[in-house]
Amino acid sequence: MDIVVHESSDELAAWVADLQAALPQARVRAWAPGAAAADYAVVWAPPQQLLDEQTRLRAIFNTGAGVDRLLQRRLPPGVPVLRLRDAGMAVQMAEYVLQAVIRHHRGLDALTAQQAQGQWVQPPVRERADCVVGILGHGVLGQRVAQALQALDYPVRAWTRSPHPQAAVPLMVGREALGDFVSGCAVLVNLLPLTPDTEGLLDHALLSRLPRGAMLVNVARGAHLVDEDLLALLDSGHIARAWLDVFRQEPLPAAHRFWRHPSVHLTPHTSARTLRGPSVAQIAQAIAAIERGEPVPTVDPTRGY
Ligand code: NDP
Ligand code: OXD
Repeated sequence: MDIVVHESSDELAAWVADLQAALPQARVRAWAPGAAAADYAVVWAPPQQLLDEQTRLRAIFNTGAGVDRLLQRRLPPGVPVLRLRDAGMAVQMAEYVLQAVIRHHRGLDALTAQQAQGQWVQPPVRERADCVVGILGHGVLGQRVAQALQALDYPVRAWTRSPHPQAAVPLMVGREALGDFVSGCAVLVNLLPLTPDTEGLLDHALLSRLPRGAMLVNVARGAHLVDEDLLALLDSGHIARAWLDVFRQEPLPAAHRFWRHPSVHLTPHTSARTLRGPSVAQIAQAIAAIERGEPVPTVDPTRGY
């Protein structure tokens, strides 16, 4: 069995070595233009040439949770795409969102500013019941984030495309419910995949439905957000704070207003990193399952996730 790998250059050799160790019966190599036809491709944001040249693939593995960049390419017809499902990312995402929610609810940024002024002022107690956290998406990551918030008694609700009768949080489903969903949230967390249906969803019309003083946490994709619309709502104070981990252009250009906005916390696409160890283990297990003829969870290209 042959496997080609396309990863960022600083990690490529390690991916090849780790996949080879996990699949000793396979021949694993870094992809280069003109590479011989392989059975599996393990890729992040691959060049179109790889997908055009690899005509014998049995599956394509995306080394991230979001497949938006891969699905922008022309894919070989009929070849299943698999993505990372958790693989160590969910707990990182829960950690990131939880710290943002705690800081917001407890007013920790204001207290830090007070210390700098040498002020001793106890803020009024805020009711936890008022800090409703709405999560857009209740998939692999959204569910883990919801669980972490619920463990600290934050009221949580989620929004999805389809009903989930067994969900452990109240759900609202579909575009017609979205305005009402958002209007009840003190914190809005975006954990949607980027698809034609979700691109630009976080615009002025939607974000202005948040109650005054709300916080936005965007940890999904930059293209979900209309940057100027968020900036206008931050400038007016309607939205009190935003945690932004993803951007339309990454790295975020130096001149972008997000860098210096006093109400923005900005991180460099780091809320949930791909961990090579658990990712390689997940890919190796899926390849073994495919080789045995067993079903594996695949991306639905028509849905876009
Ligand atoms: P999943 O596919 O498991 O979950 C996606 C969720 O979004 C599902 O609940 C789905 O609804 C919902 N959804 C999709 N489309 C719509 C729609 N049109 N309307 C309403 N709900 C919709 O994805 P993951 O949880 O694994 O990952 C989510 C995203 O997080 C990734 O796509 C990626 O963009 C981002 N990410 C960011 C990282 C970072 O470091 N910043 C790291 C990893 C991921 P339903 O349940 O009904 O299908
Ligand atoms: C991912 C990401 O989708 O890192 O995995 O954003």
